[in-house]
Amino acid sequence: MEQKNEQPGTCSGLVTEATGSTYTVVADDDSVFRSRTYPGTKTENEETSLVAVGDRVELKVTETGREQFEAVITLVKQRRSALTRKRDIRRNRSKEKIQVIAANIDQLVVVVSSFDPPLSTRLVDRYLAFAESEQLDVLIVVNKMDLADAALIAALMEPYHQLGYSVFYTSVCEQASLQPLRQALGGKLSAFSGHSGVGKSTLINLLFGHKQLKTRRTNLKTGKGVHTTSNSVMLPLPDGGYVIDTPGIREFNLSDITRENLRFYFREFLAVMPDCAFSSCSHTEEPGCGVQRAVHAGGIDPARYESYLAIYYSLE
Ligand SMILES: Nc1nc2c(ncn2[C@@H]2O[C@H](COP(=O)(O)OP(=O)(O)OP(=O)(O)O)[C@@H](O)[C@H]2O)c(=O)[nH]1
Ligand SMILES: [Mg+2]
Ligand SMILES: [Zn+2]
Repeated sequence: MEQKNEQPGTCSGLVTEATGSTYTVVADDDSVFRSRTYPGTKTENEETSLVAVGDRVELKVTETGREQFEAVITLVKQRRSALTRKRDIRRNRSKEKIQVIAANIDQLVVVVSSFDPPLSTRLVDRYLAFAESEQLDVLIVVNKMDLADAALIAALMEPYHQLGYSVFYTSVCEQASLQPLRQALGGKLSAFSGHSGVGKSTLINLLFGHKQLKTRRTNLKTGKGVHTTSNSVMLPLPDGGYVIDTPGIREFNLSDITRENLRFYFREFLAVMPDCAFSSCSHTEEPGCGVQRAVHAGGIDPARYESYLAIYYSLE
């Protein structure tokens, strides 16, 4: 189906994979183009990555034949949201320190594992603060439930249920555990993110394996040294929507969060903040702090408050 209002040889589409400087773009009529940027590529974004998986772009289709590329990207449209990471300077010669790993997502899927690597609620709290700041829907997935004591994990995750976050408990050894997550992904553009080795790629393969056209095969044998994801890849879901598999991160980059605005992204703080003696209270050391009082009275989970402090002091 040709779009009528476009120039001949031009079309718009979605970037589904970025490998080096080659981008796979799925056009609105479902045709797939191997694309590249050129010095005239324009962008409506300020972030450093010119093109990222999830971007909407305009293409100029080049002559088919012996060309290595089938299209050039003429315009990168404004992003609704961006998941970023700090580049590993030692491994990457690029001058860009911040890289966009997924653009335009509706939903962030935070994946942790119950064991190997151990469950980090501190990391979960960083992701949640980010999701609140960007007003993204967020799902928390605790994977590898076959390796841990379910009661211990449930106790650790109880505060998140109390706060109204959606928590999913999965094991790739038990197909039935995947169904609620599969349902929550339908029709949306979701990005899976988390530490390396928690099972993001394995989960995505199993969730939608039968319909997946392009993905990195993940080694299903347990143990170290398995193939890990190095580039984000977007996959269409059978009944609409997409998932983006992203590379494992060391520490999640909080982009626009500052010491001043962090307090608004811990949702349990909002109800008690009016009790603080100072309206600009940072909830760290001030006397008469409503948040600290709530922590002592048991109304706010102490581990969440500790995460708040750790994140607060990690910011500039
Ligand atoms: N026991 C158990 N092992 C799992 C489960 N899910 C994944 N694994 C194993 O964990 C290892 C890492 O899985 P991956 O899917 O590669 O992890 P990843 O999160 O994609 O890692 P990166 O691509 O490095 O970010 C693999 O050996 C998987 O087989 C699970 O539910 N239970
Ligand atoms: Mg992976
Ligand atoms: Zn306070």
